[in-house]
Amino acid sequence: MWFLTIFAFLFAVRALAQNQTTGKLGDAMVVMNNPPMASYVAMFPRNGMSKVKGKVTAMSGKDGKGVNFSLMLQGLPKEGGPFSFHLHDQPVPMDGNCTGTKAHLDPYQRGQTPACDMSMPQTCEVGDLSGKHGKIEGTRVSKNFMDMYAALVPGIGAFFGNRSIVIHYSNSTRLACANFTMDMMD
Ligand SMILES: *[C@@H]1O[C@H](CO)[C@@H](O)[C@H](O)[C@H]1NC(C)=O
Ligand SMILES: *[C@@H]1O[C@H](CO)[C@@H](O)[C@H](O)[C@H]1NC(C)=O
Ligand SMILES: *[C@@H]1O[C@H](CO)[C@@H](O)[C@H](O)[C@H]1NC(C)=O
Ligand SMILES: *[C@@H]1O[C@H](CO)[C@@H](O)[C@H](O)[C@H]1NC(C)=O
Ligand SMILES: *[C@@H]1O[C@H](CO)[C@@H](O)[C@H](O)[C@H]1NC(C)=O
Ligand SMILES: *[C@@H]1O[C@H](CO)[C@@H](O)[C@H](O)[C@H]1NC(C)=O
Ligand SMILES: [Cu+2]
Repeated sequence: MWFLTIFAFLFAVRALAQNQTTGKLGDAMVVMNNPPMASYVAMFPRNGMSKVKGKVTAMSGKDGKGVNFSLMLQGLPKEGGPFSFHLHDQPVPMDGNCTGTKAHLDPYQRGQTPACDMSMPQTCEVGDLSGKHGKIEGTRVSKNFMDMYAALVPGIGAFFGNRSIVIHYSNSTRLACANFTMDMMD
């Protein structure tokens, strides 16, 4: 009997290992050198293309370790959630069409499948914020988390200060998007 248990256990470990999806370029690296006090903001103005209003701020963590994200959003639709959200590779085109933001920020070339395993965030796409930190639900959202793999230090692939954030319906249709820009407020 005991060997069956061990067999099942080894099988499970193997299945887990097979699903551990590291990028072609390896696991994402923890970013330790974000510029102290660096702060970026993505503003969602309510407009013709989207009713979502609010902002996402991204600040260097303590001693430059990781990035502190803060989502403060309202006007999310009553239907079609929970909503996923990602850092996307390209900025939002001038016309506001979220399709133009292209794919997720994925500097380690992992791809989207299988889905991100929250317990191994280093194996997820850097841009897959909701995969690593949970989707958002409800029409008003206030959410705060640290991400250790996204970067506010320019010059590396994980830098997102010149890119965008996109919010999706649960069916993955793009619901709203906004450019990050340097936050000059403080
Ligand atoms: C691994 O992925 C397969 C499908 O590709 C899925 O059926 C299985 O549940 C996954 N295993 C784990 C441990 O996530
Ligand atoms: C992140 O920033 C918020 C303020 O926007 C603060 O309340 C929170 O404590 C910070 N989190 C960490 C882990 O530093
Ligand atoms: C996705 O869901 C939203 C909200 O329910 C809906 O408006 C949209 O048409 C759906 N898109 C697709 C491709 O089904
Ligand atoms: C987003 O930023 C890019 C690059 O700076 C700019 O060309 C574009 O017009 C901006 N998009 C919006 C909607 O402001
Ligand atoms: C957004 O851009 C995509 C691809 O360029 C295009 O197919 C789509 O029609 C555009 N949507 C709007 C509302 O202009
Ligand atoms: C954003 O900055 C990174 C690193 O500095 C660079 O590699 C990337 O090409 C830039 N992306 C855009 C859309 O400008
Ligand atoms: Cu996305």
